[in-house]
Amino acid sequence: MFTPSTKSKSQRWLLWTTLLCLLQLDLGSAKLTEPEGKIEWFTFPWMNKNKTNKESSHYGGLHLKDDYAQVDISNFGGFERHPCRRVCQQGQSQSCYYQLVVHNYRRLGPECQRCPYDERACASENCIYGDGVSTPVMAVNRMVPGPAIELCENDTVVVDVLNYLGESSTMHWHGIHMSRTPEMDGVPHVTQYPVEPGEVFRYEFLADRSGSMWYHSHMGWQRGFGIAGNLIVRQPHQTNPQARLYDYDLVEHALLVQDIFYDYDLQQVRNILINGKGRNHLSQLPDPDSRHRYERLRVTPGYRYRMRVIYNGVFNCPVEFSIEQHKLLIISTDGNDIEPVLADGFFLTSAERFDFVLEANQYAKNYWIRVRGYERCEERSLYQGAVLSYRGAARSELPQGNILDSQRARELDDNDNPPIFVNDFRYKISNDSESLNALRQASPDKDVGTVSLRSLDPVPWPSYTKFLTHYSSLNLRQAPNGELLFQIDEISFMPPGISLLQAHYLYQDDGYFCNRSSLAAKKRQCDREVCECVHVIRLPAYRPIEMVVVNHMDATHPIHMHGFTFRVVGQDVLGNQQDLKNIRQLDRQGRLRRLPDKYPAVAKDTVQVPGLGYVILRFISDNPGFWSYHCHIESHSVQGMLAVLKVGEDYQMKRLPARVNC
Ligand SMILES: *[C@@H]1O[C@H](CO)[C@@H](O)[C@H](O)[C@H]1NC(C)=O
Ligand SMILES: *[C@@H]1O[C@H](CO)[C@@H](O)[C@H](O)[C@H]1NC(C)=O
Ligand SMILES: *[C@@H]1O[C@H](CO)[C@@H](O)[C@H](O)[C@H]1NC(C)=O
Ligand SMILES: *[C@@H]1O[C@H](CO)[C@@H](O)[C@H](O)[C@H]1NC(C)=O
Ligand SMILES: [Cu+2]
Repeated sequence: MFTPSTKSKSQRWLLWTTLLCLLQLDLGSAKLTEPEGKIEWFTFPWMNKNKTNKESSHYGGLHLKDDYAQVDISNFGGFERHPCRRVCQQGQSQSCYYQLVVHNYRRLGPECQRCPYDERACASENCIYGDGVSTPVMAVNRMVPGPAIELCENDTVVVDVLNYLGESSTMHWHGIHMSRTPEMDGVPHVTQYPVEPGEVFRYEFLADRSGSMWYHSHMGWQRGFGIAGNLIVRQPHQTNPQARLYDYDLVEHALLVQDIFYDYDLQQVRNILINGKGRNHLSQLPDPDSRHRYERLRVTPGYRYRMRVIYNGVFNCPVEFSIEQHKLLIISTDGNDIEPVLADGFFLTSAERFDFVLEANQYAKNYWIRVRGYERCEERSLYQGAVLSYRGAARSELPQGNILDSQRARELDDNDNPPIFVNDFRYKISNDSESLNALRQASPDKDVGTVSLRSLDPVPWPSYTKFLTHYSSLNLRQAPNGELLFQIDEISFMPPGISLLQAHYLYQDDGYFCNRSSLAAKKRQCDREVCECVHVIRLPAYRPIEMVVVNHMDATHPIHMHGFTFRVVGQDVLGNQQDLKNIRQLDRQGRLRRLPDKYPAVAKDTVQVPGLGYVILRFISDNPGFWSYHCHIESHSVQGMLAVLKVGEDYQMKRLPARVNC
């Protein structure tokens, strides 16, 4: 084992990496052994040196090639017949193998042939119609979004990700803790080296919990281009506390919502799609038959259905979800059961999830499922629909009326009985009531803030637990060249050249990492100059940790923490920059309110930090490793609103072979 000990650690480190390169030691790359399905190696486009790239574009380091047509991916598809799709039973866990090919593709591409003028061509398996705008996408097994994976709790998941893209990639399993396998978390240069074009990477992990998760690329804008899919982990009926609330839990009722851009224009949000479908309501595009453009959810009168909504959002575009003439019994968020709340709808910011039960108790016809965009999406009046189609209703007809009409009508009409929405990003607690307690008791007639949701599980620590509090801030800075930098603790994250987890015994943290205090010690003034470095926040392992995250901007930021599920014990708006600057002092004065110790605070992995406000998150740091902590709006995390939590000391971390990229 090599432990740097001299003063010139970084030189020593470099020496070693160079040496490893020269020796061509490729210790950590996962070589594929005995694939269960057939992989046609010769179909990798990079093996064919003679290929021509018809088109390639560069956007912020992004490199896309339009060469998918040369790739034979016809063997890869969905997992409808996968043996792991089953009724979950106690103690009957399985090993579940999947292949995910990520590749360039096109909406309304050549596969669609005579679509939209021939409806059969539109419906053909290889055609991705989307919203009818021809644009490059990145697909998984020829699908956008990628195929849903359905599992039972405690299953072992083995996924080979085959990178057919023209650029490197990784896959993140959003919501899975990876407690025994931190190297499977899929964050490039944090928990693994990127999977290069033509490489296969085998992810192998335990589905350590149940709920609505999802998988998505953690590389650049790839999930915005479409590399994402549902990952549904179910549990046995006997151990599922919500099981008695519904009759069916169908994968067809899991909706992956996504805000999309066209071509390579990453600045502009252009539409919102539901399971990759919908119309472009603003365009005058010809469409001979719009009846087939919306996702359709079929239900039978008299039954209750568990539905899941997962938001693969890449822009600052919170969405409001509701269903015409139906109430939603909300039972889970981010895969964590909550005390059911009967609501008219809910809001989602990027990466959040809500599960609800829909009772098919209305007149048997077609109803609009409505997704309405706010912020950047509201500027463009973006919204989308899907169809809730009762058995007995005309199977291919659309609901009467426009998608948002009925909602507006109801809002105007019903002054006595205002609708209830959960998790509203505009929600401000401060001036509503004296205390959070009062707030919770108060209001069937009010919006329900995230922090007032109640978990079905009590908090996993005794009352009066002393938490180690870490204060963190979200900031925006303009660089001298005019570029906007999104930051955490006034630091823009710079990706390291190595992978932190794999190589952690090759470097000395102090020379390699930075954080607010280490920069202050070097007399750097990050409130005035641009601080850009490998931002790592150290937290001790196996301790009760509290994070106070303060947002200096007007807009809400959805913050996601890898490796843990946290409890949200505070979330509020202060509304004043001055107050935010003195956050520790305010906290000492008791001005940051926390839920009572015994309150079953809601568990989440992604939370909205309100504009000019804060959240307070608690968790036990029982998962040593390098866990990324970032805003889930793509442009923000790409521009630096990301930090790494180094949880535990080196000796507490899993030892992994270092691979050195040369
Ligand atoms: C390379 O491309 C040219 C022109 O398309 C073709 O004639 C030739 O056969 C190709 N060679 C190989 C090895 O594929
Ligand atoms: C999964 O494993 C945990 C811990 O061993 C156990 O408590 C739980 O019952 C298991 N679940 C199933 C479905 O077997
Ligand atoms: C910040 O960095 C310094 C120097 O590397 C380190 O001693 C300190 O523990 C770090 N603090 C946090 C909170 O990560
Ligand atoms: C709360 O009310 C006070 C006084 O009425 C006002 O100054 C403050 O801006 C309000 N805060 C928020 C977040 O609306
Ligand atoms: Cu953000």
